[in-house]
Amino acid sequence: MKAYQTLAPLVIASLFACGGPSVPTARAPQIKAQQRKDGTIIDDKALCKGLKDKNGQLLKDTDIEVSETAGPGAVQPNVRRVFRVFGKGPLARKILICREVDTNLDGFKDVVRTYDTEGQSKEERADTNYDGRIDTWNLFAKGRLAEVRLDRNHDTRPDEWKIYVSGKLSRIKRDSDFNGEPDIWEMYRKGRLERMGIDKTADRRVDQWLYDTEWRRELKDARERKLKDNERKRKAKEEKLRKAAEKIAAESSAE
Ligand SMILES: [Ca+2]
Ligand SMILES: [Ca+2]
Ligand SMILES: [Ca+2]
Repeated sequence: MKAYQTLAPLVIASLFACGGPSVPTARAPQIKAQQRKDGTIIDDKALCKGLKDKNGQLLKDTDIEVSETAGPGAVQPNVRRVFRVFGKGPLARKILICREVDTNLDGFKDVVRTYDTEGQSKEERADTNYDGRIDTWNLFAKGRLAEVRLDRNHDTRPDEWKIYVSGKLSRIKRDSDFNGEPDIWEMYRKGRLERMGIDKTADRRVDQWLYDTEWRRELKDARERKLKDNERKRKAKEEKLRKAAEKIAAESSAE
């Protein structure tokens, strides 16, 4: 492994030096983190830490196993997987509980996802502008996306909350002046903004509701069409049953 780590930068350098077309898969390392002499990173700002079991107890080093791999374009390992180990010896079972990635290859981890013992996603956190601070939180319920929290002004506090119901966007709360309190509420139906409430006086109460009247009319029309369609189907079914009954009556009187 060490030979590969020392050779890889040379290989990449010579590929770029030959003057031919650039190789899209080989990205030059952009590592900003402090490295040891062998190229390994001293502190990669690990995010898979403080992992707990379902009773909230911190997992010990002996409960877990760690694997480090290098993704496409990475010279140093940039993907870390942490497995929970159940049992011992040949009967031991490993389950992925945390995975973290350095996506921009600067040597610092910037996305982390945790999993429950069923293998379902629990939470994902990301530093999307690579300033070393988490700004995106994706929360899952039974493996499905339930809430997204965003820190738009990068002050470490969320200021936009997106709520999902059955995997679909249901509403958004926004703190538009970044004072820590939401002041805009958006309600969605079928993925489309239906109405928006605005708090203009900072008392956490809506002062004005804005409606998408066209969308409401479309929904109303669609509802009415569906009701009419159901009624038509019901009548057709009744007619069919009535005819069948008539046929049976005619046949029995003929016998
Ligand atoms: Ca990074
Ligand atoms: Ca950030
Ligand atoms: Ca914020």
